[in-house]
Amino acid sequence: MRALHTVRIGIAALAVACGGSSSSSNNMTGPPPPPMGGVNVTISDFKFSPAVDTVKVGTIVQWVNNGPSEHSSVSDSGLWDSQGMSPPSGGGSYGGTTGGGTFQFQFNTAGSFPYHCKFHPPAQYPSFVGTIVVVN
Ligand SMILES: [Cu+2]
Repeated sequence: MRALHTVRIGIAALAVACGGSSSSSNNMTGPPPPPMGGVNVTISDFKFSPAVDTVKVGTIVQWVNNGPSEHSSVSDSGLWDSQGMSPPSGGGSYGGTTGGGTFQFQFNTAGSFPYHCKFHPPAQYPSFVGTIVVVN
C-alpha cells in the first residue's frame, strides 16, 4: 500500500502543476493529445472507447469526455475517481470552443482494472463500462 500512496501524491502534484485535471483543455479545438507515453480513452454517450485497453505498467491513461453529457471514470474497486468531467462546449463533439474535461491516472501495478461512470451506472447502462488491463 505504500507504493499506492506514493502514486496518489504524484497524481495530485501533477494535477496542481497542470492547473486542474478536469478543466485543463480550455481553448482547444480538438481532442487533447495523450500524455507523454500515455494513451487516451474517449468517453461518449454512452461508451468508453476503447472499452478494453491493454497498457504497460507505468502508463498514464487519459480519459477525455467527448460528451454531450457530463461523465466520469470511476474504478470499480475505488482506486480512482475522476469526479465529473464536463462535456465539450459548443456541441456534442470536438469543434466547439472548449474541449471536454480530462482525467489522468498512472497504472503502476499489473492487473485488470474495471471502471464505470458513476452518473450512468452499469445497472442502467450495462454496456457503459471499461477495463484497463495492465501488463508487465
Ligand atoms: Cu456518464
